[in-house]
Amino acid sequence: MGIITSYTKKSKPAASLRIIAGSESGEGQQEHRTGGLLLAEPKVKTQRPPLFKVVLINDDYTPMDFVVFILKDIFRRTHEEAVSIMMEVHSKGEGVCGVFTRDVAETKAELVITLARRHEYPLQCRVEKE
Ligand code: TYC
Repeated sequence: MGIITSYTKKSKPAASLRIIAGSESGEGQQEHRTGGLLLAEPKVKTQRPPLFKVVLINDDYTPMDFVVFILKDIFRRTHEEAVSIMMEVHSKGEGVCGVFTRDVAETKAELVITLARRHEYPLQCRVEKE
C-alpha cells in the first residue's frame, strides 16, 4: 500500500510526469513514449475524500419559508430546488440538503442549527456518511 499524499481528482495525475531511464518502470507506473523519452507518472496514490450528507428533518413548527431560506442561503440551492427539497422533507420526514466533505458538512449543519435557534425554531439536521 502506498502513502496517500493528497486528495486529487482520479482523472488527473497528482504531479507532472517524470522521466525514467530505460523501459523498466516498476509496477503501478504508466509509461508514455514521447519523442524518444520514456515518461512515467509518479507512483503517488490518490484517494477521494469521504463524503457526508447533511440531512434535514421535518418538524411541525419551523415555517416552510424559513426552511426554503436555509436551503438557498446555506446550501446555495435555487429557489425551485429549495422548495422541492423542503417539500420532500415536509412529506417524507427528512431529505438531503447536499453532500460535502466532513468539515463543510459539519459547518453547514451547525449554521442551520444556529440560525434556527436564533429564530427560536426547532429545526433539526444531522450529518451522515454517504
Ligand atoms: N413541516 C413544516 C411546516 O409545515 C415545514 C418544514 C419543512 C419544517 C422541512 C422542517 O425540515 C423541515 N411548517
